Amino acid sequence: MVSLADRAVEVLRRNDTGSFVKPGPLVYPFQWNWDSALVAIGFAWVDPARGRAEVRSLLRGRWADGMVPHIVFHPQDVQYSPGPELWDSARCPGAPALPTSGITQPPVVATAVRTLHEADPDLRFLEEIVPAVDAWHRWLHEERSPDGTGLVAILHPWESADNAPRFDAALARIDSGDPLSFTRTDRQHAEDAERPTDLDYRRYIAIVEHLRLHHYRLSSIEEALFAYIDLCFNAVLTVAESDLAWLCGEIGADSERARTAAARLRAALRERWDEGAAAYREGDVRGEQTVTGTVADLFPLYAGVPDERQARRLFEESLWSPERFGPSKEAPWAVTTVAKSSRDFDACRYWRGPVWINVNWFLVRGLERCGLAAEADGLRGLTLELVERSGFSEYYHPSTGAPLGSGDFSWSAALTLDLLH
Ligand code: 2M8
Repeated sequence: MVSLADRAVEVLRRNDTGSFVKPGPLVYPFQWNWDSALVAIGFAWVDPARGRAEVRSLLRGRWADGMVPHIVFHPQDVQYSPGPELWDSARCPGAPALPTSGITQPPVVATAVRTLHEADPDLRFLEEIVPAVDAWHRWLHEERSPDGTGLVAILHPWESADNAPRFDAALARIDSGDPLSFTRTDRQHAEDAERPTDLDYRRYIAIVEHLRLHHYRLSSIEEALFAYIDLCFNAVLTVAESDLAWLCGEIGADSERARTAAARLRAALRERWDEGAAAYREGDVRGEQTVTGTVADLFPLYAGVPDERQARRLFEESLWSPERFGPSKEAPWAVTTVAKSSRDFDACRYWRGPVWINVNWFLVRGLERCGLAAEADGLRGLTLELVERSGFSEYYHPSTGAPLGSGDFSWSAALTLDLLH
């Protein structure tokens, strides 16, 4: 019997193109940003040199102003739409030689580089990579800070968990434009009921087209069709800034900027605590802050934001509550990406209810960070049981544990390696 770890490594090897690891063999054939960083975290425990190569490959797509894009379209003979032609990055000042998208994704790279360094120290690698990561974080603060709190805005749902219902109201205000002018390749490889609708896609494309007119650099966030303070993105950035400060310390570089940014982000996230809901509030930059009923409400946990009492309440009343995100008799697989009590909960559709391995991994790290070690062990155990039973899928049905979306999904395999470690 091949061990779970060996099966996880096989998935990463199968999806490895030589220069990057595809997130999923058919649905996602190019290099996505946070997928690559999470893949590098898995490689830390089995092949750190390959993990370092993954980070280097992603950074080949960075823009002159520091942005690391959400997709790098390495030259390949594959079908994927919308592909590089939608973004037309070659026409934008400061774009790299490789075609890329013009937006970014949650910045997990600093955390991946720290994990790689802890597993297999390599100071020369840090000296090479740290300036690029620092430039990306600086860009986020300079380009995406709408309110002076230190929190940053995303300008497209593709910059986070795109199909999550927390974005529905902001998206509904956007003119959906013309019918799609391309055939969606995702639909050829995944069930319609598990993917975003065409109406969602039309709005995603409308936002890209608006950003493209401005070469993806707006003169102010006010101009954006969509601008949202996403707690998942901001919690990831908070941890990344702390990890970057740590990396700077390893190479004797100045860590002051990253340390200060992490502290500001933590303070701003702390303000978002909602005592009634035992969770955190977020929202459109122009709208109200609310608890959204999606798993983003729990993400400040990943950044170690809640105090002891808040962390316990967040765990018992939200994360592990059978009515909300936790295991119940009817739906024993947790954590759901939308609360079961929410009217938006959909057990099959992507980011609207199913269980994701990366979400569980972030929450395990958060529980550990907040001193809830036994609870972290419980979630780790349940997650490993799910992959043992259903394989390394993109997401899973919370009642049956059935695999959904793309099979052989790289970050599910990579994070299994980290959870096992
Ligand atoms: C999903 O996003 C792409 C578009 O970027 C898609 O829907 O086709 C999201 O889950 C995103 O977070 C992820 O990075 C990407 C690749 O796994 O797929």
